[in-house]
Amino acid sequence: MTFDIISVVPELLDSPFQHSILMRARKQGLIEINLIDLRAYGSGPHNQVDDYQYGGGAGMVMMVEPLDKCISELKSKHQYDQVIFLTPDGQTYNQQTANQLSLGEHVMIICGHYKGIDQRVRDMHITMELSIGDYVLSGGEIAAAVLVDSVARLIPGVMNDCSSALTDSYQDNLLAPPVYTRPSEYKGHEVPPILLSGNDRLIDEWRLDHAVAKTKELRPDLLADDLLADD
Ligand code: 6GU
Repeated sequence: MTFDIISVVPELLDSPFQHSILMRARKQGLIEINLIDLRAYGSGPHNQVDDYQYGGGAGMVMMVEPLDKCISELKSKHQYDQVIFLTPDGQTYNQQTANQLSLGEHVMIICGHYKGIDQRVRDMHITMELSIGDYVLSGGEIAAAVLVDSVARLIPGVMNDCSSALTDSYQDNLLAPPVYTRPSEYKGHEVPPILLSGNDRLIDEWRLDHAVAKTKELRPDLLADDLLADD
């Protein structure tokens, strides 16, 4: 799967994709990440990409022309499953959207900056607008790293243990249960004996019970009505 990321500060994304699982996935050719510097499409001697907003008000707006040129050039070369704009006023990103995106071949990601982008870019090119949560970041780059990481790890072969991604928090609308590794006792804190019992059925039951209890406590909004009904 290929991710083409348009940014005015592509340097911000150098490091997140150069380590660990994502780096290995790139080396193995399972994912490709291309960073595109929007400034190369800017106008005038200073490669301008932002300007004051019509109607007045604080904050600069990313101009329509550099973005349209850049996006159009990419679209003329490739077929995109989605052209995604990362913005705090987008739909809230979640695991379901990550799952959906992971089935695609090629996505374009546009990182917002300043006060946002000229609405005409959204009208002409954007197929999906996503926010990673109800808070404001100074730019979309960190959100792009979140998006790429969460999608890439769902692609077959990217994770060592392919069953692992399916047992993550959110995959079944439940938070993950507690996990432990050696030693079995530390400073008087013991690992729950069931996990040491070797009884897979009891272990699965224990994990489900704890996942449900944790979700009820921290994220009751995630729980399906039928689970709440047996309170
Ligand atoms: Cl995608 N961009 C920015 N700038 N802020 C955000 C966001 C995105 N998601 C949450 N806050």
